[in-house]
Amino acid sequence: MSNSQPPLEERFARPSVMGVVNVTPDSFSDGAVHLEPHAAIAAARQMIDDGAAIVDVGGESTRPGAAGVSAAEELRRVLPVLEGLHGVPVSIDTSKAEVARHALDLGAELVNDVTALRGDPELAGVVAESGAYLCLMHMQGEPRTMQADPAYGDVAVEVAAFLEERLAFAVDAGISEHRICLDPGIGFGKTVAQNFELLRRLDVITALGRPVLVGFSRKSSLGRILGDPGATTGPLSASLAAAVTAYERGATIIRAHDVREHVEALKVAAAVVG
Ligand code: HH2
Repeated sequence: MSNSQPPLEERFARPSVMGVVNVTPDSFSDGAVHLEPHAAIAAARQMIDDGAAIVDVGGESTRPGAAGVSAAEELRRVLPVLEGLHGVPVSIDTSKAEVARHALDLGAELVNDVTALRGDPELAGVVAESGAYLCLMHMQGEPRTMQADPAYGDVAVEVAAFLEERLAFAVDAGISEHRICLDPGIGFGKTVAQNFELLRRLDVITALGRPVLVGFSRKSSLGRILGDPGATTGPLSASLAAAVTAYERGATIIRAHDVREHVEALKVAAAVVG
């Protein structure tokens, strides 16, 4: 990765779709589906054929209640997939410097860190040195406990303040602001109402001046708003509605499992929004 890469907003035109490839046994909606490297590689290539701008490869589930995995285990899961995706636009979904370093060496162009550089003190340096793009996501608490009792005064204002602080931290660490996007972290320490309020008030996040990534795909809040209080996931129809609404309210990148459907829905929305 070189420093002549274009700013993130040029590399990812609005709307862009980030396809999700979880190489995990326990992700909340596609756990074990892509655990076998060949299956993950084929799924990722199909996502690019279907119009994804990039595929997000992750070896650690962050679903509510998930326990962490070691860097060695994360690498064991993702390395064969990254090797098989040579030449494909890849994002690495990790909080660990060691995992990011290997992924960047294998050509990954974006580091997607759900801890916003709070998880591993070495990750900021790895990103700065590589010149990779970076996604900083908001999370209250940690995956094991984050849904226990999420509490905010004003959720949009607090999430924006957090992202502003993490953006400043990243820039201080030598990462160019033009390489960074921000993510409100749908489902990460938020109630159903708070997740929907964050979408409704996405302008508070876009006002920070950086492109915004939103990942609402299949999340349990969608199933819950449809009437199932015990839902752990949400249907495609609801994911598409959330994606289109997020885009209409200013999101640049939509992180989604069902790429073809999201690309189609967002094409129609873009024709309307202009
Ligand atoms: N959501 C998940 C994982 N990574 N990264 C960003 N930037 N934004 C998100 O909303 C986001 C994310 C959780 O979804 P998924 O990858 O499908 O599940 P799991 O964490 O269980 O693997």
